[in-house]
Amino acid sequence: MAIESTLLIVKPDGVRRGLVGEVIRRVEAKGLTIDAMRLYTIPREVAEEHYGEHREKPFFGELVDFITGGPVVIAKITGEDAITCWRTLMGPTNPVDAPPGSIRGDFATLIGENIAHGSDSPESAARELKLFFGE
Ligand code: 3AN
Repeated sequence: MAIESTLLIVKPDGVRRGLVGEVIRRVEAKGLTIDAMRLYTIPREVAEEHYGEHREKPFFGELVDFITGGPVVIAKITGEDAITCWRTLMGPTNPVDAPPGSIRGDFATLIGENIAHGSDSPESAARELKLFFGE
């Protein structure tokens, strides 16, 4: 157990569908703290760096097109085991496998449009927070 910070993104599908409030409500209800938050249209270079681990995957181009295709909400959220807490609130990457009660389980069916992003490890959180918030 440790106090951690992580990156939250409400992806363009979540913003388009008016789910920002619903996502943030769940984060706050869980007890995580919002340290920074803003609406942002991700530049292509930032998206390519963010998703660098997927560069060789067949869906990379589609993924970058999607995440840069409309405004997102980015936030730095902090709390006890925040990285795991936030990923548990989102549910598994594929919404088909995500249980009801999780964000992806309640609001999504497509892996390419799964509403939200969260860093998957302390190393990713540090890298992604630096990329999006410069800290
Ligand atoms: P997560 O966002 O849960 O950390 P990653 O890092 O494995 O998941 O994948 C990053 C993003 O890439 C996912 N959120 C999803 O939108 C997209 N993605 C992952 N796998 C696929 C796939 N097989 N087809 C299309 N998009 C995918």
